[in-house]
Amino acid sequence: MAANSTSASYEAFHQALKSAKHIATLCGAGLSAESGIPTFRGEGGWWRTFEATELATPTAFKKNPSRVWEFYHYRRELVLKKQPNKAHKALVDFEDKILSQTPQNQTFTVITQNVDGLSSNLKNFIAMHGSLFRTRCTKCGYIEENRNSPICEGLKGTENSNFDINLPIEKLPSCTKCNGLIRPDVVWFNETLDPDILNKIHEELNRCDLFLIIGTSGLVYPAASYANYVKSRGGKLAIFNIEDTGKADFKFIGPCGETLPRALDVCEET
Ligand code: BV8
Ligand code: ZN
Repeated sequence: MAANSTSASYEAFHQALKSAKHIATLCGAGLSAESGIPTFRGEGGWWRTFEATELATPTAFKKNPSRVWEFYHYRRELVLKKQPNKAHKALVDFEDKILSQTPQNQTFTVITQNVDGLSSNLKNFIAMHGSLFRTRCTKCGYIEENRNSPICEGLKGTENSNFDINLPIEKLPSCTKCNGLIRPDVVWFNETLDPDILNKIHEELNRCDLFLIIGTSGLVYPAASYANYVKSRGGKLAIFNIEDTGKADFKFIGPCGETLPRALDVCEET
């Protein structure tokens, strides 16, 4: 029977947290919502007249690379103005707590679907869908970090426009090595994930005994299959969401910027 977010359930969760050996999380767009970054399926999931899922595909990029780059430029510029919120900080503080244990008898791994980089100050995290601030050359494959604002002159100021600017390829972001067209180094729909990342994730899921599902609608695969997998191996599930997204041993319904610090017992001294 899942507890709801009463103080008893926080107490029960604290016990489960103490006795767990391998704690892992799956984070989604809801983790960054309180930083002011729209989620995919909330009202923010639209950009101009398109759904995010229509633009995050190789077909969309092939058909209209300018529109897809305008979409990612818009998201880069938005995220560059945002800060991690209390939920991001709770994950970092909890990781510090685990890493300072002597002897270290627990592990903590953050698996995130988010590409906003707001969890990058964690020491042990897996960004399974890539990063808005990494690019990959479509010609030579060269990958590099890129937080330039704007990423290229042609896209400057388009983040405020409601209409396509149809930049020609030569005005789109280009490779510093071969001048070829570069793309965001993210996993688009219908693209396979990096096998090394998938292996790392499966190693964690195979030993995880407490799985925190934070701010995700659980609709995108393969991430959507992880909670059931952990449960099938006898692991416990805890959901942190503003809506009830499924079965779990613990449910903390509310903004994760409030529920997570309390559940991980890393509340800021007020
Ligand atoms: C693949 C990067 C092999 C790009 C993203 C099996 C069945 C059906 C379909 C498939 C399947 N296997 C594969 C597929 C196809 C597809 C898929 O899953 N489609 C879905 C839509 C049905 N998957 C793939 O293509 C994957 N590749 O499996 O390769 C393959 C290939 C072809 C065919 C078969 C197999 C690759 C998927 C990766 C896509 N890339 N991101 C970019 O970001 O631009 S996914 C993207 O959407 C995000 O990264 C994120 O993962 C996802 C959004 O999900 P959420 O994070 O959950 O966000 P959402 O808005 O939905 O929910 C937010 C939640 O937060 C809500 O629940 C809300 O209530 C909550 N919330 C809001 N505020 C708060 C809050 N919670 C707490 N506090 C708050 N304050
Ligand atoms: Zn190149």
